[in-house]
Formats: sequence, C-alpha cells, structure tokens
Amino acid sequence: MLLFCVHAAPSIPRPRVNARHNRIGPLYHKGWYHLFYQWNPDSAVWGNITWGHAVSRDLLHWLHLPLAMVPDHPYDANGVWSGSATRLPDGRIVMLYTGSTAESSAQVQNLAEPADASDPLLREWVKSDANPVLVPPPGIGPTDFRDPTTAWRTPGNDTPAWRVAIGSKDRDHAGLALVYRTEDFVRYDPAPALMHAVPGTGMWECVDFYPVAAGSGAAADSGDGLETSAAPGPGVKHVLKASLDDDKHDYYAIGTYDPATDTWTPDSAEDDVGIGLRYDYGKYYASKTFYDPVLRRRVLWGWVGETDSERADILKGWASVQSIPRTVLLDTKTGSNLLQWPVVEVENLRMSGKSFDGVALDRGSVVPLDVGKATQLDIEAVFEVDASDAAAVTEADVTFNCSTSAGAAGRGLLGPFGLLVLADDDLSEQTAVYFYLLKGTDGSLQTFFCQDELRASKANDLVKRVYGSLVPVLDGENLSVRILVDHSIVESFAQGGRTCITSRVYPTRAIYDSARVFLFNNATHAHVKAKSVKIWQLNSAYIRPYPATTTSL
Ligand code: DQQ
Repeated sequence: MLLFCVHAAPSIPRPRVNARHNRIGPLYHKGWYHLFYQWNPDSAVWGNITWGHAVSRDLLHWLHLPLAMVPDHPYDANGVWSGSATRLPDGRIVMLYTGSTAESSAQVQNLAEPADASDPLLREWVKSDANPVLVPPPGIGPTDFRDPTTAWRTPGNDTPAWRVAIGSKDRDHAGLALVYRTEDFVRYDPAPALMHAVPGTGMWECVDFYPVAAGSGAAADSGDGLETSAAPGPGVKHVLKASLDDDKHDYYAIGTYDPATDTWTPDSAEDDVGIGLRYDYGKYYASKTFYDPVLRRRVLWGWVGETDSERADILKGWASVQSIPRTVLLDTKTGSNLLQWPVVEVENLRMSGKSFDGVALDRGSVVPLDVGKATQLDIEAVFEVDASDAAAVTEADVTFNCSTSAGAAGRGLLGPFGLLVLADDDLSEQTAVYFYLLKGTDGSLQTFFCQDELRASKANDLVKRVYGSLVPVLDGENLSVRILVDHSIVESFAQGGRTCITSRVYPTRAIYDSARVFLFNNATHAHVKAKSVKIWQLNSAYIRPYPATTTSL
C-alpha cells in the first residue's frame, strides 16, 4: 500500500487532479499497489486535506478510487494528514495518520482500518473510536508532532512488540524522531530516549525508517530489499530519512539501530540526517517507502511539486505529480549512500529505441540525436573523458558547485558535458543534465552531477534553478546517467542512482513534435566521448477512474 505525501501532471502515469501532495501509507494488498495521497478536492492549492486513493497492478497504470478518508471528526477536522500503513502478521492492516484538530489545529495521531480487509481495493476505511490515539507529549509544540511511520516489530519477544516513529522538533530547533511502543496500536508508551535528533534542522516531516542489506552477505548479494521489521545485525543497516520543513528537501542517512533502546546512530556524524545526503537534489519532497513483498524490494515515492505560480496552478486546475517510483538499495560498493533506480516496470513502457555509440564531443560542441519527437523518453548514456586531458591540467574548478554555478552555459576546464533534453531545434529552450569534473592540485578528481533549468522555459513565472551535488565515481567506472523525460518533468539518476535530480519544467517551445535531445560538451579542455547512448520512446500509461462495473482489471 502506498500512502503518500502527493501532488499531480505529466503523461507517463502520474495522478493529476487538483492539489495532491505527499504520498501516505503505500501498501501492496491482494494483487494491488495502493497509493494514498494528500489531496485538496476543492482547489489546486494546499488546504481541505483529504486522502485520495488510487490502485495499480504494476505501479504504472493507475485507477482512481473514491476518497479513502475525509476530515469529518474533531480529531481531524482541519485535515487528514500524512500517515503510514502497517500489515500485521495476522493480515490486519492498520493505518496511522496525523489529524489536525478542529479546535486548536493540534497534531494528533489517529488509527484507521479497512472496513473489509478481504476487499483487494480497500475501498472503505473506518476510523477508530479510540481516536486520537496519541497526542503531543510534554515539551513538544502542539503543531510539531506529525506523520507516523510504518510500524516495525522488535526482534525479541518484548511486549509491546511494535515501534512507530513520529517527526517533531524541539524548542531549540533540533529536528527529532520520537519513538513510541505499542501492542495494539491504540495504547502507546513513549520510548525512554529520543530515536534521534539533529541540531538546527527544524521540524522533521514524513520521517521514514527502514532496513537495507549491507556488506557482502546473502541479503546484499541477492539485491533484494528488506521487510520493514528485518532485524538489525551484521549485514543490516538502517536508513533514517526526514523531510525538512525548513528547506523542503528529503535527507537520509545510513546508520545502526539499537532495538534495546530504540535509538539510531548515523555511520558518519558529518552526514547526519538533514545535513548530509539527499534522496534527490531537485524538486522532490515528503517521500515515503514501502516494502513490496511480490518483487521483494523497497520502493520509494516522492512528491514533485510545481515550480510555477499558484495562479497558474489554479488556472490549469491541478498541481503536483508523483515521481516515478524507485527501487532503493544500499550501495554496497561505497557502503555510504543509497542507490535509487526507476522500478523495473518502467521498462515495459519502452517502445522503439535508438542507439548512438562512440559519439565524439569536441570542446564546445552540441550534437543533435535524431530520435524524432522527444517528449517521453527513457535515456541511458555513458561518457568517457579523455584521460590525457584530465592529466594535463594541474587544477580544475576546485570551488565549483552546481547551484552557485552559471549552469550548463558556464565553461570549466573539465565540464560541463552531458545531455540537453526538452530542447527545441535552436536550443532556445533546454534542460541540461550533465557532469562536471574538478581536479585538486594533489591530482584527485571529483565529479559533480547537475541539472540546469535556467533555460528550460520561456515562461517567466517560474522558479528556475541549477541543481546537483557530488556523485561518487569509483576506480574503473565510466560516467553514466539514466534520464526519464516526460513533458514537464525530468528525473535523472547518475552512477546507477547514487545521485538523483528531479526538475519540474514548463517548456513553451520544446513541446510535442518540437521537443529534441542533444549531446553537449562545454568544457574548454576535455575531449569527451559518449561511449553509448540508448534512447527509447516511452509509451503513456493510463490514469483513470476505477470502472464501477468491473473487478477484473
Ligand atoms: N504535508 C502533510 C503533513 C506533512 C506535510 C499535510 C508534508 O502531514 O508533514 O498536508 O508536506
């Protein structure tokens, strides 16, 4: 089941209609993936938050069901906010969610269950008579207590057996994950200690906590994800993720969970939650994972908001989309970052493909790739920089960083080079996805992966940025990127998904039959070769209402 924090738009297969944002409670149940999302049924802006509900057989084609939950009780009258689903060993599904209360807009946690768990579509939800089941604890602001995680079971025989984390902040602006212990999801005891806190990071929204296979044990070798309650121990690390209300980015860190104290410690204090790695360096927020028992994988979904004006959203009648779901694994080669990759089902949308191999990109060159219409594409490209060029410079752009740079138009010694997507013939519009190499005087090379929206659209009511971050490149590796292009969204994954960037763009010329794709190299000293580029046209996936009369889709 997928319960999100959501918003809506493009044409691969994303929910669109009014304002949807974070996904809540993702879940797989009896043949269907369930996506719940935060939705305003009345307008394309945030407000009147209810739970929308859509189901899919394959995470690509979606059918909308009636609303799952609406604000109709004093404990959630100001909004049925984010939450998470937990499947219990006896088959029960419990949904915990945050309600914003009628009287004071305090944030309380509520319990709901399907009226009929034998219904594969889980159409009806019943809120517990015991609600609210948790209220803000002493010392926590009444509006700083939200977004319960999926519950996990302690590995021992403890009673209570279940743990749930909830995001918060303290009076000194430290971001917090609080843990509660429960047996029946109605009564809760606070854990004696905070699960984790990071000074200066402010309110943590949509906290997520899950195990990943580490090292070179059987679990890691299989490439499988781990079920949420997988016991900590050798070969298992735990990821803690928080969505930072202050800067609207999703940060994660890898660390160790101690089930005796319900605390978590990051592997690297410098890369702690909120100050280190991000799932995505572009427009991507309030994400959530779930464990898919069918393909034994952990799947991540993010909310991709709009970067145009609220006025434009109201005019178009919808706002926000869901990212393409991603499989998440620990990168066992580096041990220090996750790998995110579009779910394998996306490959079923691939239609005709074209390959371009060994394309030389001289300094200052732009090379068109003739794939016809280039609005819905799946691109895989591998680049190689002539080693003698890097060797010939003693130092290159050591102070570079994507967001403070001039973007793809800037010229460095060993970058930028990559692809221009959603570009028109004369490049008056283009979204650049590229690498940029730095070299220190000690000979060390570092690689940035960036996405430049500055020339993505002629429209003027947009926020346009250059996004990006460093990407680890190990000895012997080529530079590789996968890019999913879908009209108004570009999702990019460098080095197998070590660094990811999502852009919301609104081309006005590079649309429909006029959209093109190019290779480019704007470095002044690097000869670059596109060793291989494969580009597939992507089919559209459907999103439509669930037909009232059919049950066999
Ligand atoms: N959106 C929800 C909250 C969550 C936030 C309310 C994330 O539960 O913290 O719509 O965008």
